[in-house]
This record gives sequence, C-alpha cells and structure tokens, in this order.
Amino acid sequence: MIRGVIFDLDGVLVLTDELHFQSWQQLTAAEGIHFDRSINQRLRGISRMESLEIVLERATRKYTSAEKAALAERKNSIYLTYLQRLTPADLLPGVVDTLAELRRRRIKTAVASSSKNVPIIMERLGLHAWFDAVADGNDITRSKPDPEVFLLAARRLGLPPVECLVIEDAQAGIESARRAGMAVFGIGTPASLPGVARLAPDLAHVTVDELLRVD
Ligand code: B16
Ligand code: MG
Repeated sequence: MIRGVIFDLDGVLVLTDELHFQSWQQLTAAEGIHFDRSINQRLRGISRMESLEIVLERATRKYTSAEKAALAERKNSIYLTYLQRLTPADLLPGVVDTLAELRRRRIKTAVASSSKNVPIIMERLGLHAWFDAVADGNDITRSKPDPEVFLLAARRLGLPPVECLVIEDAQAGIESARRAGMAVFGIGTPASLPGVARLAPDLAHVTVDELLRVD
C-alpha cells in the first residue's frame, strides 16, 4: 500500500530541463564546444559536475579541475538568471490538482531531486506548502542513479521504501527509485523511458487512483 509519493522536480513538476539546456548551450557556445539536445538528454537527473564531464566529452582540449569548477559555476549563474523568471504559472499540467488530491487522501508527499537549486525553484513556484519533505543535491553525496536521494526522502517522510511511489521523467531517476525498492511511475513516452510499464506524458493525463495502483 502506497502511503507516500516522492516527486522528481525537473521534468515532473516544472520544465527546468529546458532552462538547463539553454544554460549549457550558452556556456558551450562561449567555450567553442559542440552541444545539442541529444547530449542534453544524457544530463537529465544527474548532478551538475557529472553533467559537465559529459559536456566536456566534445571539448577540443583538457580542462583542469579548477577550470571545471569555474565552468560549472558559470553555467549555474546563467541558470540562476533563468530561474529568477519562474512563476507558479510554469508548473506543469496536473501538478496542483494531483498534490491537492493526495493531500485530501492524507498521502504524504516529498520532492527528491539531484539539483542544488531546489530551494529557490520551490520558492519561485510557491511549492513549499505542498510538501511534507524535501531531499535534494545539497543533502546527498551520490546522485541518481544511486538510490540515496529517494531513501533520504522516504526517511524524512517516516515511511519504509515499499510504501513509497516515485514519479520520475529520467532514466537515471527510474533506476535510482528501483534500486531504492520503490514503485515507479514515469513521466514521458515509451521512447524516452523504455522498459517503464506505467507512464503518462504529464500528471494531467493520470488520475491519483491510477498512480496509487501498484501491482
Ligand atoms: P543543479 P532532477 C537534476 O534535477 C536535473 O535533471 C539535471 O539535469 C541537473 O544536472 C541536476 O538536477 C543538477 O542540477 O545544477 O541545479 O544542481 O531531475 O533530479 O530534479
Ligand atoms: Mg527530472
């Protein structure tokens, strides 16, 4: 029986993945590094420094650790300027209705994200009041696909993993949830999330009954 629902942030509650894409694009254009949407797909759900390593696969020279730290910092400051423009209107379809229905049923809710910018994103979107717990990139040492962030979110909800359902849009996050021993529901398509049986394009296309129906 599911007593808690743990939401990924980027790609499930809000499309910050597009803002990540634009930020990396701006950085790589300035550095003369090839970057495109298919490379961006590989960055979904993983940490900033791991993302940078993937971005630098196409670089024509080696970067020192100090240079990498500076690049990650530059990317994040570009991203932060985009985040300033977020408003509650940027929440994805179905998010508020789903959260309201879960609250009505007294199902606990958490956010579990690899991002270190979760506090500011939740603030901009007016999300804090909807969640019982948050676990993010500031709290963990191993990012998705490691299960750490989901296990921490469940612990903060006071629930065992088997009583939690994870809603995720990224392959790394699905793997992380499975390794945590939790049920998963995918936001995406059979092409973006191969091997995920229960899927919807967004939360407006799935009812809470369907979400909580776990085999
Ligand atoms: P930041 P999620 C992840 O968030 C993003 O999907 C991923 O693309 C990003 O690299 C990561 O957060 C770190 O973000 O640079 O803000 O710390 O999908 O786990 O909510
Ligand atoms: Mg995501």
